[in-house]
Amino acid sequence: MNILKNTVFIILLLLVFAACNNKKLTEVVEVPLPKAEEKMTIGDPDDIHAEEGSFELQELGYRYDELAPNLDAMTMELHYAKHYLAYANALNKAIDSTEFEKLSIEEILTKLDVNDENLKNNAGGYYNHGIYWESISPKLNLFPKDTLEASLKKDFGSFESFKTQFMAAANKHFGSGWAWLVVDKSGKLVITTTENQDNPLMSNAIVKGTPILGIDLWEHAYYLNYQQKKKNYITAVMKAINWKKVGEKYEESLLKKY
Ligand code: MN3
Repeated sequence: MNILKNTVFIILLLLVFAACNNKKLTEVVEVPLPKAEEKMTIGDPDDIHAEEGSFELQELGYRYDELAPNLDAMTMELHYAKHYLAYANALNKAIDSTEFEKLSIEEILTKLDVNDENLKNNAGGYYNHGIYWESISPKLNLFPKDTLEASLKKDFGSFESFKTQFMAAANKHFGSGWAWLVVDKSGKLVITTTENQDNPLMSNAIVKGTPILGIDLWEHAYYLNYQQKKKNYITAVMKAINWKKVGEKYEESLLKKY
């Protein structure tokens, strides 16, 4: 048996040797392989557009790979180009030829019937992600300044104390949803979380107000990179908060009421 095995092995070796010396076969084998960077191509957020309707996608303002290592490129691309796009398209479809067609997204959210699950989920999904894209940034604006800094200190004791409380609320939230920093009717800053795609503008919100910071707690926001380690995602995303933008939204919120 061993002799037979060895003979088969030697014949195979000879065949391989012969094949390698055959020019034609060598040509077939030499198929140009894509370079590493071609295999890893990521898209351009500016190429993604909603189908015809009232709402276009909010511009991301940075590339998918710019938030790494806090948020990886593939997660960002899937999140913006698939999940967010789907909400925008479904919202446009849901309000087509209805009383909501000409309203702003904030007006839709405050006026909609929360029992209308399709409109609630898609209007919420569209608006919430818009807040999220603005809440994070590759530019490091690590600390709140001016009015927001003073108000965080007033309402939470300190910026560090706010962060601890915000992260605890986000970690504690069970299942899909959002963590928010909200300006309530009296101008006070409040931390809250909402289920699914609900938000603090909706009539069913326990804490009502204007969101100035929103963090996506759905698994699709972190699962590729962090798997079940939601706490690690929350810690990482807090390092990417665009406090300059949150500060601007705070000042705007003091001027307008939805
Ligand atoms: Mn999401």
